[in-house]
Amino acid sequence: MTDQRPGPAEVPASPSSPPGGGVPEAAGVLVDRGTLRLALVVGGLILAVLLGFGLGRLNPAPADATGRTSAAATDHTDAPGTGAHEHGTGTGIDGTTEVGGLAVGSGGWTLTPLSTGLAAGRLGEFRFQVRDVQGRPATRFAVVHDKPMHLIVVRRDLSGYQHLHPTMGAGGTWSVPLTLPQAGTWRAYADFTLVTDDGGQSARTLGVDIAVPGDQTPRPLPEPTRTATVDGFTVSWSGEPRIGATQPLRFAVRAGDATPTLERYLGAYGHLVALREGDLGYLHVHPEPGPAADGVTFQLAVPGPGRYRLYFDFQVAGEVRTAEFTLTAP
Ligand SMILES: [Cu+2]
Repeated sequence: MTDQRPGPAEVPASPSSPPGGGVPEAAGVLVDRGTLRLALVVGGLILAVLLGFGLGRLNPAPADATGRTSAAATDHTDAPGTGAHEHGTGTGIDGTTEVGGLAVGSGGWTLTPLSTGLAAGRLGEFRFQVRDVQGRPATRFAVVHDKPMHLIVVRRDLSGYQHLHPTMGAGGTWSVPLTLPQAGTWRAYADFTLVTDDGGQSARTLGVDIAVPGDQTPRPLPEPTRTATVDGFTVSWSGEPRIGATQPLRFAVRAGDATPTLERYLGAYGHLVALREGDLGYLHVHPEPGPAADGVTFQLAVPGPGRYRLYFDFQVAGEVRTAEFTLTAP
């Protein structure tokens, strides 16, 4: 889900995709988009240089190796709610290491919860809309990773992770049954891609807090590990995460001495969510198509020093489980 630019196979609206051959129609779109993006990058750099001179101070280089300065100059140059976004496409200068989910609103769109009064340990319902600046709920969502809406819920101490798929009713109201087992403040992330009026797509991850009354004891973040067990499955990950650079992380699942068959889940052979301790920033993660004999691979860019919680969803025999890991960087 955090791969926020859907591939052609994930967008059912695409009328044709020639198998194995050329890409006559799509090629035009891709070239246009690439050209536009290049223009935005160049324009942004020129603007940044001009501004630098205008202010009488030299600011020639990106602030760090992640290219954040350049990304800031090119990000969100499109008007609210229009055009395709390039968040997290994994190519360096485009905001790969920016986190999402820190705001209830972005680019003119606001995550608006409608249900209140969730009680600890009781089944309730979480309902929400994604509203435009006029307060009108969005109703056109692209299917990304098999679903038009991904909802991640976690308590602010990074415990209690849930990955849910709400359904949309008439008028753009999303709803999903939800039980929050403990009191405390929970964070809900809506991860979605809007289909805009001009036919473009706009990927967003918006976040909002949910208060559950009652006493709570925050859980300390578990120590960093590379192996976790869940329901008799042993999951381990390998790879060398780096700050400001995209690196592969490979997850392998074992059941005793056997290697269970991973089933497709959300268009891939596993799903990974990564959250940052401290602000619960939501990292961009890109699955690789797989499957591979030695596990499921994701591309992850760690935005900075700190601790992160990784949630790896995998499906075996029709059941989805989540293995959790703490990652410390560097
Ligand atoms: Cu999902």
